[in-house]
Amino acid sequence: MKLLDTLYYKILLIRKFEELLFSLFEKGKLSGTTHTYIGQEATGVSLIENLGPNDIVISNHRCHGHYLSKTGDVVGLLSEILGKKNGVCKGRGGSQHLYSKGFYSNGVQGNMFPVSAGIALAEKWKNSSNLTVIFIGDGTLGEGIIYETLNMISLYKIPILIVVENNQYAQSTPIKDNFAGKIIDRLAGFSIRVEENETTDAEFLYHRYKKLIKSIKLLNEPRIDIIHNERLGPHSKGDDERSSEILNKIKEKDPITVLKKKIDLITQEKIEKEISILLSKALDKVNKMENSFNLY
Ligand SMILES: Cc1ncc(C[n+]2csc(CCOP(=O)(O)OP(=O)(O)O)c2C)c(N)n1
Ligand SMILES: [Mg+2]
Repeated sequence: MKLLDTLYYKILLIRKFEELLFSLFEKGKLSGTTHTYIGQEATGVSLIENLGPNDIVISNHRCHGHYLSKTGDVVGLLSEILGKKNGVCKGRGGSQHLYSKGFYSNGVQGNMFPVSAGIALAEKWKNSSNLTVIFIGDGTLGEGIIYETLNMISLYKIPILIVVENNQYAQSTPIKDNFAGKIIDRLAGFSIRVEENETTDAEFLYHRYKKLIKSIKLLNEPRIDIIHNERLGPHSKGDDERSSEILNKIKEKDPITVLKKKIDLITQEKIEKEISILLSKALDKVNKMENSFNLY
């Protein structure tokens, strides 16, 4: 597949997967909660598309997009979220607590940050060329453990790529009400090279990450990358106080809209059909699986 087609396929797969989750909630077939990556998909997809199979991805509560980009494991994730015994974590991790080879996520904000530094340090001590990437949100910069860990990452020159996905909100609190100063200024205080971009253009991000990853692997040093974007969906399910005017503005930057302008219509339709078939087959398969817990 051509690069643009691959990026479109992967972004659309995440989007349709998460839209399916919302429809399952509406039908009462899914309980608990979920945090979708809707509107932010370009970052994870374009970065992870540059990684090798042994590179390590560490995520947070908003992890489905990162997981699908790393593993492509639709059935494993869907069955996990639906609490099935065949889920990637036997239906006990749910939407937020996932483990698969080279992938870790946890719903406790900031909790995986020191763990990721430890994982990256272990890779350094093993002289491996595997890169560790951690994704955190802007709101998580309110956790003190982030700064203790950044201090160690810098002092020990731990090769890790820290991606801060600033979607401008910590749950329902806008960044202007919870964050003093600028993210880049705060993070620059640790003598770790930091860059920032405001974009949802997966093609641009793909080429940027190619260079950045090459440079980290060559220099064996940490880097921080801040991506300013916005989520199109609610924080979890339905908890969105933003006006339709604001949401319409964000829709203009939807990574799918951005990519559609670069791909011919026939290819778009082919990919859309492929994904629709893949997801409906996955759901059929998962529906036949045994539940991990019998709650009722
Ligand atoms: C230690 C901890 N406190 C509170 C929560 C509840 N919580 C879940 S997500 C979230 C906001 C996270 O904001 P951010 O880091 O910006 O990530 P985003 O949800 O915007 O992707 C909060 C407060 C939590 N999961 N863990
Ligand atoms: Mg946020």
